[in-house]
Amino acid sequence: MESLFPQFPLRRIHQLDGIWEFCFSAACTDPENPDWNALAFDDRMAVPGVFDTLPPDAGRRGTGFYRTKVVTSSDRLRLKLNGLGLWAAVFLDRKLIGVDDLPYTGVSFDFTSAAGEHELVIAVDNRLDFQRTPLFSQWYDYYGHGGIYRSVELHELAACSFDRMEVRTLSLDGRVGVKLFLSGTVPETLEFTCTFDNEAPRAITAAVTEGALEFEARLANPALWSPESPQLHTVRLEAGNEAIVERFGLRTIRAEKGRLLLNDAPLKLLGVCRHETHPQFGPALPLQLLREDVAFLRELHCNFVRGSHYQQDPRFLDLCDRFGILVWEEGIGWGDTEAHLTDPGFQSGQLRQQKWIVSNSFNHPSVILRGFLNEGDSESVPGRALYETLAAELRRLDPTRPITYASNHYERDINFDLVDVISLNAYPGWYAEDREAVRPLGEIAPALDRFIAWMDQQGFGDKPFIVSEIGAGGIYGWRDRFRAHWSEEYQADYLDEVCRYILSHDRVTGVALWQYCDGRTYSSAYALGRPRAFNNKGLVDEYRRPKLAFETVRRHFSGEIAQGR
Ligand code: ADA
Repeated sequence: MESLFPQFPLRRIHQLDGIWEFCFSAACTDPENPDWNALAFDDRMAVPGVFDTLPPDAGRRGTGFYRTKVVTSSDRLRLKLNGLGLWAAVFLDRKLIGVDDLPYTGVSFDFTSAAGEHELVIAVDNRLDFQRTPLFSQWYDYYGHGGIYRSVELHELAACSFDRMEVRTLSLDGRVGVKLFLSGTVPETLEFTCTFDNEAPRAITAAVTEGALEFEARLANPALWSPESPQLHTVRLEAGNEAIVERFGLRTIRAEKGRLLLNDAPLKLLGVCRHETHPQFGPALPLQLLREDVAFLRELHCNFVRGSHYQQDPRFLDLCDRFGILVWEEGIGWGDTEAHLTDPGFQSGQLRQQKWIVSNSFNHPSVILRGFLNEGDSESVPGRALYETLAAELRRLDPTRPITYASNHYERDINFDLVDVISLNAYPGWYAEDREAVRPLGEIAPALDRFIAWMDQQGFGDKPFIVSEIGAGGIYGWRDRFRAHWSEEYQADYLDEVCRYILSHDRVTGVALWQYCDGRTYSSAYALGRPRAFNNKGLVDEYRRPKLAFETVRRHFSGEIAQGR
């Protein structure tokens, strides 16, 4: 059976998904110190699930208190939250054990508590408060939902537990480097077995330094991972009553001479940006919908998806590994201003988030690029310090992948020197320069040409270039013989023009069209540029119903149009 990786086959794990007791409070001013007597818990809520898509709390902001019971048999515990929003305080037996201020990010909390029955409460707050949740602001162009977006697990830990592994491809002929991170009572040396795939276990003894051990090995039957042939390997480490199983792919990725090379061969990335969103589920997408999204990406002939603008569901990454879809993974950020970039709370949130993201996804072969700060103020001189710090930190945490960020600052951007891949979000012909032009599709090619010429003049010719967003709004079902803005026709014509450009220019390493599906956005006057209060640039609408543009893009990405079919 395939499920989330890593797995801990010998560990007692409480899967806490299901129906929890619930109560909502719009008035709670300090959710870290709730007035427990005022909480009735007479409602029920699904976990995972968000409270602000359901009547009667749809669209409301406040604190949702989720409560369940769990019976433990050991005292070293780890609570794994695979993603929630926007902010949460976690209580065991009414004692605060952790605060999660990193929306969408998988985090965990370690704590001790005597074996027995416990009350677990997660107080989730969805108010837009920069002090509490510096990583999500009112102006972000997607709805900040309140609730537990993804699975919750409680792990009972051994005295010395295997926490996670990093598996690196050292050579394409099957040599890998493995690093195991341990916690608890950690020995100086560890004897364990290591089993790759169905091979016989190998006995290994390794020294433990600063809570981790490392070794190298060669696979007996190496098979490369690629989008065309997404072959996966597993490795299992085991000692006494502890074991960890991780899945990985044998592949390399690097930026060189203006190209991205996967297993030494140049890539052309054809894909879309993807929000995890649905009108009924918000970001708490059921597995079937994740699978359906992958099915649509494959139907479109995408080999690439940009996980905009936060860490995607870990099960989605598992599916991308399995189906050979390359992923740009990025942390939360959206148009952050200089005031944010220089704010200590925002900076600390960004750094903490990066650490979790890298450790959660290190072994996914599908993840080939790491990004940060979508459309941050990359013209700001004081803001540059955070770009420097995040770039350096990403390289330190994960030297195996190229890094990038999506800029909308064109020739005014001052940070492109810091990254391996230059990425531009551009909407020529949509947010048009000439506001009087009727159907200004002619703006697309010159705008991209100008930027490419500038980039190469600046000496960035060796950096691959990705159009990380480009698109137009099309309202599902709105057909118009004028082929005007907001019609499905204009969107299809626009993306036809874009795809012709991307596919015929070698200097463009790839594209992530904006966007895969429509999604709910602002609940304020910001929505005046967003009919229905949705971002309508999806190739499918919010219920995944394909628009005209879907077929246009499918015909380009599949090569049908280039072959004259
Ligand atoms: C930006 C942003 C996207 C979306 C897009 C748009 O480029 O990164 O999240 O808001 O604009 O639709 O205008």
